[in-house]
Amino acid sequence: MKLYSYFRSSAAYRVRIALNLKGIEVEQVGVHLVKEGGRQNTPEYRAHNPQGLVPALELDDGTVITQSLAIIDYLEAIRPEPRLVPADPVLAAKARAVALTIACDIHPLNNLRVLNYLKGPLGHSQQEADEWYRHWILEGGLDAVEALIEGGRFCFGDSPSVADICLIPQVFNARRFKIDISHLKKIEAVDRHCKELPAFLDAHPRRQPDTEI
Ligand SMILES: N[C@@H](CCC(=O)N[C@@H](CS)C(=O)NCC(=O)O)C(=O)O
Repeated sequence: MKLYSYFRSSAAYRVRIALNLKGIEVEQVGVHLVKEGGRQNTPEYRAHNPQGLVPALELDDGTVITQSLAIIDYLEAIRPEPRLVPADPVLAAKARAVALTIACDIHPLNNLRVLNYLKGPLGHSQQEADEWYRHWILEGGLDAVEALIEGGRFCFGDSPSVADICLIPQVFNARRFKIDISHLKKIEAVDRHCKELPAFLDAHPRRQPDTEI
């Protein structure tokens, strides 16, 4: 299988963590999101993912699966252990709710193409775009996640779930944009614990073949 990825993409980072937790090896294909106007926008890449977004997972028969959470569902179906969604139905719903809060409500507002649109056609300054980013990452975003998670070693229970898989890359983004999250004590504790696990460490942007940091 091939994973179309970009070292800094937090959506691709989610899939890399899930692959590592499941012990599934893939070939990574770097799609540079900035060079030459963004290679995600080339016809060659859009033939794989018409949305022009990473990640995309190409199976050995050429089938392409887009959307990080759909890819993670697929991985869960083909390799059920270790579970990425808790067995308990309530915990499963809670873990999915946190994953969706991040993937559907925080991340899309702060995606590269949104920031480029704010700064380009809409004429906002870098400072205004930074304030937009900070606002949406915290307000109803990580502030809400802090209240939603149980906390402890992981978001829910004793093993990492899809909630942690979405949370850690979002924390990476927050720190990258120098957003103070020190008041989010449960999130900081989960982040520390996840960082003890090779599956999370090896998925970090710094450790990717196309890294620039
Ligand atoms: N909902 C999608 C989001 C994918 C996405 O937005 N990826 C970003 C990188 S994190 C991207 O490719 N951005 C390119 C752009 O904005 O032009 C998923 O979860 O896979």
